Amino acid sequence: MKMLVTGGAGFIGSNFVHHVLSETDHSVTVLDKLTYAGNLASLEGLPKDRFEFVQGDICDAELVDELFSRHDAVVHYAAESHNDNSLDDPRPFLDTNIIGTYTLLEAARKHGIRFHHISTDEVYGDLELDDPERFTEHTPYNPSSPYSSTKAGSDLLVRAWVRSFGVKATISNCSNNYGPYQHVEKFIPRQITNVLRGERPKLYGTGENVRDWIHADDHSSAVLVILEKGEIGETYLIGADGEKNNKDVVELILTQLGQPADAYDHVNDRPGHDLRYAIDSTRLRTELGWAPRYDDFEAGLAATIEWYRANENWWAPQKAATEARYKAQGQ
Ligand code: NAD
Ligand code: TDX
Repeated sequence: MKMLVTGGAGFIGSNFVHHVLSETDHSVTVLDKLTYAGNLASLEGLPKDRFEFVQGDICDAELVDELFSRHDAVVHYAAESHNDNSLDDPRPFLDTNIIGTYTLLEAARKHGIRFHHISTDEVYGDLELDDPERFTEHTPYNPSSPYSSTKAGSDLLVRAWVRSFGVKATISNCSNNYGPYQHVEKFIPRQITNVLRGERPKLYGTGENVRDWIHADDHSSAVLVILEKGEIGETYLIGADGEKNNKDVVELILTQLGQPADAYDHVNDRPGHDLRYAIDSTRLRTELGWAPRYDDFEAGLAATIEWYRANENWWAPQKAATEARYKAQGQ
């Protein structure tokens, strides 16, 4: 299969490209604009005969048309992905997440190409800490931030293009990913690299907020299964039963790096901060037979810490500018 991967120079997209090229015979073309979040260094060492990189914008209809004419399937990761940035300046989120997805869908419609849309559990809003229910494919949409509302909008566009125009699309909504190649603006890499630099981790608000962590490699294996066996027009939730509150995660990072567990700072909370996400991935597991490989968060976190320790050259160029932005926001 000739696969086009949008956003393949970002965190989850690059993990997916490595996964596909090592686990299958497919060839991969990455289409990526290389925004501040894209990094070509995340795509080093891939087999040259099965991998191509194209720098470009998913809103560029002419480029997208040409690429769709010579691929069998598209996996759409490209997005503006960071909630804090969406609170500061929502516009790029509308351009890429809404108009970009629309541009890809129009090309998928014209070329009849298989389309998989990558989305997030944040489209469902948040849960109370003691709510026994978790998100399922039937939970109503209720996004909180400019980021999650544009992702919700993009999901609805995909559904409309399936129903109105017969586009052969599937959607997956995944929980919070961790692993190598994640930008230092995000929670886990920010705290790891702070400690590695001799700075203190920064916890928003009380730190009671819960995220449902999954290793990026498990996200990749789930997407491959959906591409191979998923039913057109359907949505699958991806999660690995990894609920943890932020305070516990910060304490684990500090402990694993040999620091006192309380050596962190509380900083300004995120406006509109979602309290808890939790995914019920029964459908994916029972209908498509998927299971995560990383079932031990502490071991996965330790491996991720080792990756950041060994790859300072990868993250150091972004660290100072990222922290300067946070400092200006009191975070
Ligand atoms: P990221 O910010 O690390 O990477 C996004 C990539 O998209 C970057 O390489 C960037 O250069 C590229 N890009 C941005 N705008 C573009 C445009 N207009 N044209 C072409 N390329 C463009 O994001 P991520 O964390 O890897 O997330 C990838 C996808 O997975 C997103 O759709 C996100 O909503 C979804 N998702 C993320 C998580 C998570 O925990 N990070 C969880 C569930 C779903
Ligand atoms: O310094 C920090 N301190 C802190 O306490 C940062 C950066 C974050 N946080 C908190 C906010 C969240 O409760 O940690 C949690 C995780 O924050 P992020 O890494 O910004 O992720 P989140 O907002 O949960 O969204 C992520 O998961 C869903 C991705 O960025 C999204 O792209 C994805 O859709």
